Amino acid sequence: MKKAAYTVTAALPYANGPLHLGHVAGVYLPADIFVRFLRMNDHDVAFICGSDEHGAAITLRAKKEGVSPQEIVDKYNHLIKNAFEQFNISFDIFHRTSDQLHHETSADFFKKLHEQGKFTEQTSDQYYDEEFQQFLADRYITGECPKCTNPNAYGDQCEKCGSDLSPTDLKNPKSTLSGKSPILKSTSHWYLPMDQHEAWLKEWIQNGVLDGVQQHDPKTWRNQVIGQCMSWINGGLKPRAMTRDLDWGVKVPLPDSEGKVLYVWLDAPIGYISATKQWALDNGKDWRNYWCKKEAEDRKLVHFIGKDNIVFHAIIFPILLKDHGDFILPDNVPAYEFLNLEGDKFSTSRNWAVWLHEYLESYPDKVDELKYVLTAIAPENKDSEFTWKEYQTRVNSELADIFGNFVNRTLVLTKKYYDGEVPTPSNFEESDIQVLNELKEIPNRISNLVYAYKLRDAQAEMMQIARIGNKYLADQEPWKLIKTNPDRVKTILYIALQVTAKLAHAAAPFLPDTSEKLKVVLNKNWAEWNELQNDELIKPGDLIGESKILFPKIEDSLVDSELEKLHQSNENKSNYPPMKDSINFDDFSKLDMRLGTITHAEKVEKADKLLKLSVKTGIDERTIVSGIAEHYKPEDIIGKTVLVLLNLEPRKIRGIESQGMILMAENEEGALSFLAPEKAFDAGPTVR
Ligand code: B3M
Ligand code: ZN
Repeated sequence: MKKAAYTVTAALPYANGPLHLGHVAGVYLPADIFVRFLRMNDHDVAFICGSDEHGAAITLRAKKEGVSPQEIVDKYNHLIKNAFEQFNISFDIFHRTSDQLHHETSADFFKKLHEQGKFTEQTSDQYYDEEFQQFLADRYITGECPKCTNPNAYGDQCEKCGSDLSPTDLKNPKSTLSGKSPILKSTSHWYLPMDQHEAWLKEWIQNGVLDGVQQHDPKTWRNQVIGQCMSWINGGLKPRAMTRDLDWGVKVPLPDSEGKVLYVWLDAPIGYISATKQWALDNGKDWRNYWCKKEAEDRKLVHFIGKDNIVFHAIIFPILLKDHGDFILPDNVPAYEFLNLEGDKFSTSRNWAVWLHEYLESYPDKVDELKYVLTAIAPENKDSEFTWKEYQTRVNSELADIFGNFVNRTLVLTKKYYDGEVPTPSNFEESDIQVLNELKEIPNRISNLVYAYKLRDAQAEMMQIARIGNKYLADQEPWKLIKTNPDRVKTILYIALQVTAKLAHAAAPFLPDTSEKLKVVLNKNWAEWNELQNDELIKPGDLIGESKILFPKIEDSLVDSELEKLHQSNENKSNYPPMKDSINFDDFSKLDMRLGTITHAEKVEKADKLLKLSVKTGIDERTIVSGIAEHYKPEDIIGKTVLVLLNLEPRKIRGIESQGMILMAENEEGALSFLAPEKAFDAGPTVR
């Protein structure tokens, strides 16, 4: 029978910052292990990822760094993609949701659902920031969580208690743009009536049954996933807006929807589909084979995600897929709990993190070491913790002392006694047979664990092969027997080489680089998992190469310096935005900056923030509209010398043409100050 085809997705990281080890341990690494294993087992697999480039996560980051959203997504898409490549995560494609194909795919998806009447259009009052003239959805608004009183809950979710919220649930709502209380203003949006989907969702999630057909085995779903979904559903699902008033995202593909884009959590999961399309185009495949229903073919969709994404992948996206009609629903949604770091939560704002790209920069040769440790501590069923001390201990006493030591001893002795030629064994003793029997069972145990998404235990079983080998050599002491019983030593090393071979092969999903290195030394290129059933993976007479140290010990100094770095960057953390990307001198010299003198100032009608200024520049006198009315009274600033950007394109503000910009310094609290010269200069001097 043809084996099931798998579409495996890993949550699309927001292109608004680098990845830290928490992301890696709880999504990308387990997904990669799973996929490598599937490929070795003859499944047709598409392993899909990409960056999530829409939504408030991006626009807010852009605002913070003082650059455009496009610059933000370009920068982080690149950084994240490179880090994945270096870390040897084997995506078939790493796509991006800003791609044209994605915009088309998600717009078509929306249109089809709209045509089939799957959305309801509703007009309602939503929070609006008057100063920024923008509706405030999702992360644009914060306030007190009605469930746990966390004062910093977002408009879509409370990160403390995990509740799903809408902006109007928040107490004391504040705009994250102006910091002020928003007003309510009417707007219309398309909603997904999730309340109408409760019945089938319950049946499908709890029992795996859809329209009377068994779709998946709910026993393979993690308890937390089923638990979270059921508590949501039992709490009553509410209609959820699928569009937003924003200028960044996939435009709503309907007439009269100017200024509206698709909700990021509608377009992002469709990103899995558009990425698959791109990959299929690039590789002469049919993307439908990985997404669409087909009789008599076993197709499985699996989403690896963090626990904060459960509702989107196990409830909302399945509703959309089912509503659309052509698609399969996920077979499993393995969600991970959170990884903590040195006794505290990972935190980007406090810079309490180990960034993947920084680790790779510092330790480019320790990829598998990190993979091993992160899988060993993966937060599969509950939150877990990364510490540098444990990293050192696991590398030194497990990878180096057991795996590395065993392999090295076996290869060195084979070289020394037999010039690298696998010896011919004689009679097996009880202890030999025991080792061979155990070796036979382990690959099946690993298989069962991987298919059950228990990758932590699966890796431990792989390590068990090394433990068995290490103990076997220590018990047999071939180095002592070589003088008295050279025949027995041949058998011992023959067995030890079989163990080494199985270890090298079985390590492939978990420690792919190490597995490759060992296969080169052993002169083999096993690719199929079922070859592990072979009792004699390596034969008498086969030649093996030179052994190298696989896992150098981690020194205390590494642990010390990493801890110091962590604490330091945490303390030095500034509230000011990070440096912008560098520019060249030509870019700089395009700015025409001069000193000016304010000759006149008045309030702009119906605009709390704006003053209309007349400014003498030495070559003319011009009008500039400036957002400083909350900081300066008009009468107090007449005669002040200020720094002016002269050649900023004129722009109409409240009907007044503003010809330039007054440059100001802004401190942490948002207070503003003019930039006055240190000498008594008047209007005119140029600035360079
Ligand atoms: N970017 C959220 C996150 O990184 C989001 C995942 C999208 S998966 C379709 O937590
Ligand atoms: Zn809460």
